[in-house]
Amino acid sequence: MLVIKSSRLMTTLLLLFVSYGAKADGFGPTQAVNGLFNQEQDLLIANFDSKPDPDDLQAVAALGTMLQHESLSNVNYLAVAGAYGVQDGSYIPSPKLFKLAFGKRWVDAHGDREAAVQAASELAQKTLQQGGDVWLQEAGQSDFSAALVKSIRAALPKLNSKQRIHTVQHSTWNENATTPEDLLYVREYTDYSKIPDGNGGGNGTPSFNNKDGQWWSRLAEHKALAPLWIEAKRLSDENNGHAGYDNPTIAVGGFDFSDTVEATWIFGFNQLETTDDFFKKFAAH
Ligand SMILES: [Ca+2]
Ligand SMILES: [Ca+2]
Repeated sequence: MLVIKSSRLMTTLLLLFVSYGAKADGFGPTQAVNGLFNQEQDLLIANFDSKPDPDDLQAVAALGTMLQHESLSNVNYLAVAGAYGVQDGSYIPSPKLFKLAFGKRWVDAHGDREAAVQAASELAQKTLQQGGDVWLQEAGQSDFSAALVKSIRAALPKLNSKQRIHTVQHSTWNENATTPEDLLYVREYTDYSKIPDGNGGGNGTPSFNNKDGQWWSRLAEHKALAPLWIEAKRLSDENNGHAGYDNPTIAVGGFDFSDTVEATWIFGFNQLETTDDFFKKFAAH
């Protein structure tokens, strides 16, 4: 028994040594990987509901800010506006904000959901056929994702979607405002991760909900990011309460981009704890 145990130990040690040596020498697939995302082949699809909570307007700006960072410069992505479920209240359109955050890399599921599903599906199929994985950031509900995954599976019937398509959700409220069969569908046919809620801290994801608004003045003077955050503030202030939800953090001039914890989780930045940490990391340059 002892012999077997020590030979197992030796094998383990050897494997550890080999993998450590490979990393130290810069070999292996880790170079392009940020967190869980491989920038050489994966695709991010970021779904925003913007209904009725105006915090998504700040989450759009926050993801746009992350994607401008040098460490994420090769991320292949598509943002989706109007990816809401069955909640009450009004949708808040923000085409100028999406353009500032994502250029032309976004689609409008409020204006034409079928066309948006089609465009996202084609992009996702290309990624999957080339060996990459697809990451769905659910800044809102999963109705759009369900339609998207159905379209992908119809086009690629041999695909193991549960292995290759990853859904990330942080909010029970978002889940409850999803059409129940759509939520069941994404849980069944994608690799579904429910991560801790970004509206609170100390739970394993950052707290991106903070009543302290000190960073607004610095963002308004930022060389590259000012237009994006000025538009996010204008829209979130203007719509708060009027769309059907009065966000208490936005009401007092704070920051709420809670849905961005899914992006920090996917890209490996969950060591950040607060909005202040976020801006120091992504907006200090
Ligand atoms: Ca949202
Ligand atoms: Ca929030």
